Amino acid sequence: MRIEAIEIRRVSIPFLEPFRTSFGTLTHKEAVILRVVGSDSFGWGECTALEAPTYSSEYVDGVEHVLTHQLLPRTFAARDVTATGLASLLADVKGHPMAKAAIEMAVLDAELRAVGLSLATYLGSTRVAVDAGVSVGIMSDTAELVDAVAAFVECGYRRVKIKIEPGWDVEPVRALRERWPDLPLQVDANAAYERRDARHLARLDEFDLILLEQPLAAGDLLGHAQLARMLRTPICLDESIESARDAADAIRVGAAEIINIKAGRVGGLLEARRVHDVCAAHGVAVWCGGMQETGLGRAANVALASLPGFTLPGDTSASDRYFQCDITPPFRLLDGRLEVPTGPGLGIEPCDDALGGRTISSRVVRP
Ligand code: OSB
Ligand code: MG
Repeated sequence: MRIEAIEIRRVSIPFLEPFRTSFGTLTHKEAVILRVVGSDSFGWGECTALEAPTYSSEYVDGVEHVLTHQLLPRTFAARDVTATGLASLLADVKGHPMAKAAIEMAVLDAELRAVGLSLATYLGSTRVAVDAGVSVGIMSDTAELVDAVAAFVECGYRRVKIKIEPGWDVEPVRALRERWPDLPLQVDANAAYERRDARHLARLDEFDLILLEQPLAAGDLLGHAQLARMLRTPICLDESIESARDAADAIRVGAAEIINIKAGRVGGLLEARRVHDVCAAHGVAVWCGGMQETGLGRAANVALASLPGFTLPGDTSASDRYFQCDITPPFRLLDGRLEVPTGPGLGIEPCDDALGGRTISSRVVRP
């Protein structure tokens, strides 16, 4: 596909509730949205980078800069751009997986729209709906947490994940277990612990958690492998896994018993599928992570989560878990699941009014 123009748009959508994590409190979704216009098609991409470089090194201002000055010029310079060719086209730019993933998503959406194929079908989907989990932030006390979780259980979410950090781990988990002995429950630390906390983290073993996500620093594969040997609770990696090779290595050294897949974190949907394939080949369960995406990123996540290796519910919650009003028609929870879009490409598009109302800035870049 020859690319004629790319629109870079910055959107901001307030969250219904602030979301507290070990790396800060998020009050709104700030996203870079791309619209690629090709010779005979167009496509949408969403970048999953947060406003600040607190989850990973990327952040929206940096993403806009690297897109404008590095990635888009290289994309325009190519005569024929394909989603499968993008990674090598952009390989001279080190890092910036989320920025690259946003371009890939938009190009892939455009390619699939042009041929009338849904993203899910293209990726190898085996399901028409995916089990939805919900990720719950850190609260000021356990009573508040139990109330928040009760509301999500009531909605029908099929599993609950809570964010943990030192000082907010065993007690909140105990409170949830006392109230819901059989609730599928997992915890996410976003790298807030140190190796010396291993004994303390082992106290989570009594609660039959599905997994403990990313307790240690992203680069600490050895620490995770040691922890995995000390804990009964399976260790799941999020931040540590930036490629299919990372996944293979983590599995090989015993650092990951389960893997959270986020397309943005690994540089795109195509690498995400390779992570899925590596894990499937090793019998390692995967689930689809989330970055509180708008409906565009959510559509891509839900398509990815419909691949056969995604055997655990994802952080693929309904739109109303995040926003009063999304920029696309909302994803709704139906019996604890989200339906996989079936239309061409992402199968969803922004609503003009909602998108316009949430836009902070937009500009069109041409070759
Ligand atoms: O670690 O999974 C994470 C949100 C922002 C950054 C990192 C993470 C999260 C979540 C929310 O846990 C997942 C979601 O509901 O999209
Ligand atoms: Mg995580």
